[in-house]
Amino acid sequence: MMSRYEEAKKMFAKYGVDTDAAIKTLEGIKISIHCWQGDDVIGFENAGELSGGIAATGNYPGKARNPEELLKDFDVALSMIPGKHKINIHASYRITDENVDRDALEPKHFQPWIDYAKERGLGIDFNPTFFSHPKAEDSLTLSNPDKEIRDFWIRHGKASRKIAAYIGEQLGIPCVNNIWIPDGYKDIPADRLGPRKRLKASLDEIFSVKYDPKYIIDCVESKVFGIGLEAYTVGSHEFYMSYAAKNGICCLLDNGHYHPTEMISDKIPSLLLFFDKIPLHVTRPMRWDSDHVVLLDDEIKEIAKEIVRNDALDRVLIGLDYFDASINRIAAWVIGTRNMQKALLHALLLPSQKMKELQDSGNMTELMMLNEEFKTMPLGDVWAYFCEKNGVQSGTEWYEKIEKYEQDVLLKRN
Ligand code: RNT
Ligand code: ZN
Repeated sequence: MMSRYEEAKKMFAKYGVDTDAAIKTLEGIKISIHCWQGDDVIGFENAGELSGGIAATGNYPGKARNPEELLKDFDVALSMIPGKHKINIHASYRITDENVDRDALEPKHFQPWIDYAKERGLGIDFNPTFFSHPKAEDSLTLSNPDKEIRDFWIRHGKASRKIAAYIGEQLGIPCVNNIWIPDGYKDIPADRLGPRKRLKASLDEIFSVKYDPKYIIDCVESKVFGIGLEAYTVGSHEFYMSYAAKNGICCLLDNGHYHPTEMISDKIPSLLLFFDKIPLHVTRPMRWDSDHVVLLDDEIKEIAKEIVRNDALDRVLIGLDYFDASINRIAAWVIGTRNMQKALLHALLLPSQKMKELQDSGNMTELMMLNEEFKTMPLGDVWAYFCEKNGVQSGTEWYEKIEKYEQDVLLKRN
């Protein structure tokens, strides 16, 4: 292993790239790993069905059915993911015996998550849950024309921010609180402005409570359309980007939420000029917001490049958001998270300064040549060394543990 790394190190050094420095930087990057891959976004409220224009398809055996199982599975995933990260949770994952509705949630209902994270040195990010609920059956929450329903969801939004701020304070790591709502219409609406006016007013109310930014990072997540809500989305990109810019909050970019040829790798450098922080939901859309597991594909690499070469590792907050129910869910966590890390390592191992100079001097031929050359540089050897150095298996060995866990634990759940 060492000799392969040493060899790779020399090859990168030839282009002025320091692999040791790249590894050190990668060790400091926290990925926010979403808890909802573990149970197909069901949560712990006995809600049963997922709603809100999103869908987890497949029925691979062994999904987590309760907090104990989910946390146990997450531990298995963590043992195969190098580094220290964050866990991203949803309000619907509250852990309590109380029959508490979403508008009455309190920090104490998330204490087990905080304890879990503290024990493991993890951070936590939070999301209010505006779907899979009787009051969201028509997918109208913060923009609902019915004031009573709107108020219910406003109370939920406020409760969530209070919880997030508490989590951030408890852990000493700021908690990203992300508002995503499904609101929209299946068919052509008669009024596009009204629902947006109501959403704006609801958000104003939710954000009227001030918290220390040391503890909470507020953001809003737009979307182009949801399943069954194809004609109109209240929280569109323009809506939220303007809202966020005007109100000093962040605009979260989910790369499954744009038109298929619209890439968030290109949006990151634009937003970096106007926003302090950019939270991400990294996913893999296939023809729609299908939330397939993140692979080491071109767009993930491009996203990582925009973060790394613009020195934005402390400003772009990388979170994952996919849910595939057709494969082993722990493997899904591990593969997707490791791919995000691999993409970052790939970006860290590029001679970015040299490449920028080539672009600025108009030498696009040499730039192309160099870019192509780097596609076959020994990234894998540096990755393997990074994994071993951080106490996790590289290659495919880790997968044997997943197979064993599937036999011993997951298959016994059904
Ligand atoms: C839905 C949004 C949202 C959810 C999660 C579960 O399209 O991407 O972020 O996926 O909150
Ligand atoms: Zn998302």
